[in-house]
Amino acid sequence: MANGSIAVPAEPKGKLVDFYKQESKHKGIWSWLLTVDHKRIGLMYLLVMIGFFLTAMTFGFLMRLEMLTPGATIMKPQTYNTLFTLHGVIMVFLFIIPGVPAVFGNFIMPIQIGAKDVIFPRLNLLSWYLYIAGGIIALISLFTGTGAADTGWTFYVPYSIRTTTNVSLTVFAAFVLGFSSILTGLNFITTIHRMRAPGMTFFKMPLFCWGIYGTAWIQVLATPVIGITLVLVILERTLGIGVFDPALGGDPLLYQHLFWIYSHPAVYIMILPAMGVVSDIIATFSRKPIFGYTPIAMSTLAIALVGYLVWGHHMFSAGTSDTSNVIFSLLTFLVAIPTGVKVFNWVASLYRGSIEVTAPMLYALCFIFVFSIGGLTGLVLGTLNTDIHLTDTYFVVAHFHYVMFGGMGILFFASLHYWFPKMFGRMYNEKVAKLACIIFVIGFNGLYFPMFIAGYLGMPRRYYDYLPEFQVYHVISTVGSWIMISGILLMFANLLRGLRQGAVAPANPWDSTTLEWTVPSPPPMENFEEIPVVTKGPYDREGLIESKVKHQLKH
Ligand code: HEM
Ligand SMILES: [Cu+2]
Repeated sequence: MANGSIAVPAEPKGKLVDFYKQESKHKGIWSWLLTVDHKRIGLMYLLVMIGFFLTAMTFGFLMRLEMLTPGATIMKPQTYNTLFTLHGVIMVFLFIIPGVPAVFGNFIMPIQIGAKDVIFPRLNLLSWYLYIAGGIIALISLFTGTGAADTGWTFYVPYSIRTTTNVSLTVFAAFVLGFSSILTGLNFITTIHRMRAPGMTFFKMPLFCWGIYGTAWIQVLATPVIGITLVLVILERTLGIGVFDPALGGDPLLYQHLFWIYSHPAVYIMILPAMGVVSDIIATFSRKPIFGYTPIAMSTLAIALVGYLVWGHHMFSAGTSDTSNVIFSLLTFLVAIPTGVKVFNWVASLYRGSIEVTAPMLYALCFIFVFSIGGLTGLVLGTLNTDIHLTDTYFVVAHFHYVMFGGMGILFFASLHYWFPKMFGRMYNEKVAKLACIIFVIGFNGLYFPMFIAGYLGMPRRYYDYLPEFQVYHVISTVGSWIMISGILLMFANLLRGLRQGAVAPANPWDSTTLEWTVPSPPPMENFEEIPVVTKGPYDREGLIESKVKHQLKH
């Protein structure tokens, strides 16, 4: 860890009490459950989310065990179908989509723009409750009705209309979660527009805030579409309204259109804030301003925009017209441009920087490597003729794990390591953190890379059984899952240990330049003693926080 910081952290001045200790009207657990403080709400999301992640990880682990041998290994086919549905639903709707915005967007973003809180703190708490309600409804759906949903997380019709399993309740859970997402998006957009500190222009915002901003727009504009679609599935199941069911004159393709109009942009909900985190981490640990700040910020908006226009690439083999296929294929390639701009700028930022490979930096570097594999194989799938061969095979499973888990998942871990000192006021063991990262990445590639090959050779996805010729890939993959999960457990154990016994963290342990590092670790209630006046760019290292903490007479 570097010392001799250029930053001038505002030392706690006695009267500032950190937000953990701050007295409030409510005591004990109620001071959390009824809090409107953005930091506490962020931590409550974190706690619950880690629980969901570990649960879904266990389901993934069990699925991989089942795939160790052809035929039955440890479970029945119906159990497998339920497991991959739950695994997908939890990972997508409860972890990957809300992950970075709900936890780090909440905790960090307001401090980064020099605000005391988000603009609608109560709405923020309501979003948390909706998230919990959605999670609980999903859990109830497991134990009620005629068995847990077995449709896969995509709930494709007509199967989702015909199956007798508890689809309606699971779908309703996703509907409630959607509201949480919309309200959070609304809150963040308004906060970024209205709450920035004096001098904090849009182009002085850290790139993490740009990521949150781009995502918030997608949350607000795209999520209602999936909300309505899911309600239609419920109505179709209960009243047989005949929107999707061909037997009643409905159109199953319409479902796929509506589903992917949301779910493709949702991929960018996941990745944009994560891409912002990488930018912040790279700027910090290369010790130089990020290369191409404006192009990175603009490419965020470009991705958010173009992301709306590519949903048809999920339907190349579903019977859409040739013209539409060609257009969607072409548009899909366009997304590669702003993404390439980002990767190029990150690499250029590293060039001739004085790079320090700390744990968060190691995670960020692994992200660039793994995410590039995910992104590039996406182009293979975006090409019409190769997609016809690869669609619905393990190649797709490999691709989306590389993008979602290798992209947003790894960056969730990176963020956790980067902001851990700020959030908890303690350090963790760096060496163990790096070791965990290395084990994780080795296991990750062991788990998912063979799936590219198996898929290419024709192994279909969502299958419980397979031909013996595929076994070798499944065995490597399952062993990979054991290695990867060991890495993850070591990582959490190390953080937990840091939480209990780690050294006390200074205000700015990494020599970072953004505003959250000017306040004590952990920050006080309302973050700043005085709202800062910002005069420098976010990654300006010279005379760093000359965005001096001046007193601002606002009224
Ligand atoms: C933690 C270890 C993980 C393991 C061992 C694992 C393993 C698996 C397996 C075996 C499948 C079933 C493949 C198939 O038959 O189609 C699957 C599906 C899936 N996984 Fe994971 N996975 C893990 C983490 C994740 C993460 C972090 C995410 C979210 C980013 C994720 C998202 C999904 C999705 C969306 C599906 C598709 C479910 C469906 O077909 O309905 N997984 N995973
Ligand atoms: Cu897509």
